[in-house]
Amino acid sequence: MKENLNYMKFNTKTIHGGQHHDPSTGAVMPPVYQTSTFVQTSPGVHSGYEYSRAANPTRTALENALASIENGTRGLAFSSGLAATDCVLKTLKPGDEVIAMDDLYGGTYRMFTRIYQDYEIKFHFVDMNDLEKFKSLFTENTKLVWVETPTNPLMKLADIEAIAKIAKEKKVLFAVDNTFATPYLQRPLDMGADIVMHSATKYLGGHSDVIAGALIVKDEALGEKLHFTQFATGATLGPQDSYLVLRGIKTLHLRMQRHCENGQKVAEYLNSHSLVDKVFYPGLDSHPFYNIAKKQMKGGFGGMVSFTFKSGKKEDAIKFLENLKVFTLAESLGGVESLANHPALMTHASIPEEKRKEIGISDDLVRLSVGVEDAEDLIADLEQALV
Ligand code: P1T
Repeated sequence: MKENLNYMKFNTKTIHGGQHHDPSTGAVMPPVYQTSTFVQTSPGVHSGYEYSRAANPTRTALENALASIENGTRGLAFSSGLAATDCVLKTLKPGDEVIAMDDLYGGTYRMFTRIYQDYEIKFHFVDMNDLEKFKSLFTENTKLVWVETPTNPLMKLADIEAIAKIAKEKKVLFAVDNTFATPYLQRPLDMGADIVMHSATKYLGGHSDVIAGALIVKDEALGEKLHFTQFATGATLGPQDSYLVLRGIKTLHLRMQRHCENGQKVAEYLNSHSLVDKVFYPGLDSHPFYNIAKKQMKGGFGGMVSFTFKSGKKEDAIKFLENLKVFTLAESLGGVESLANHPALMTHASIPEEKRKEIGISDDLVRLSVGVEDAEDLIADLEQALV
């Protein structure tokens, strides 16, 4: 059995964190325990595993890896990113209030406003960079602060430490969707957040072949409460998918390094293009949140780049997306291959048009998930598509 290597540095943890060789066979990689149930030698007497909704050894291996790379004590793996978010929301009661970032993945916004609002949970959406406005929204019913940073798709940033301090003073749980940054770039639990959430479909899985979600916490009692909610409501990740995400995590640091290099190059290229208006990328010194990015993102700024056209025309965005050859026009992000997306028509179509306009998701906005191909090929593809 391997000793616990959680004291090691990040790159080592992506490979070894929370892992041990399979105790029954010595298999170096955790077997895919494709079983729903486990033998009991007498009623209630078992190996620690009884039914795979409660726990499955392949999922446990992934959950231990998740806890390790985010510096938490407990990881939970879900059947999707939204299932992970849903688990947090299910801990609330009617009358509770949530303060959330005003730019969020469309599906998160849809869940908040079209599912949980009907359960009488009240949501306040605010630009978290206006800390005074943020503070003014707290009431005695506020139970949760929810932030994405960088946000999807406008790449806004929120100062995790500053928000954590306020949330702590107010004794309110603070959750960070860390999907875009990943723990390679930023570890919110170390900055005072209570919960980290991931769409593990994205960079953690890394190969666009699985839908998965994750929650990671430091506080053990909170971990137990979330595990109970997950167990009691059922949105767990299956063993095969757990294996795929675990396999992805082992190369997270290598992939992120290249995503960051390519993201920076693509952002700089677009920034100097005559047809391009605004480029949204935290690694450009013209980005309004560059200083926060430098403070809380370590080792680069990620692979997500959004931009608009000087013409402001939706048709130009569509023509560009149709022209692409190396970038694939598809929803999702964070895989090794480069993807392109039109938020208003695709990933954020569930946000009402008026609200989209208000927060800046215009019809000429394009979002790129810059992959790990050769940057020269990616830039040549953008060049031939931007006509
Ligand atoms: O798709 P799912 O695994 O359920 O994760 C939802 C989710 C949560 N948070 C963020 C920041 C996300 O980007 C997503 C999913 N996003 C896309 C599918 C997309 O193309 O933006």
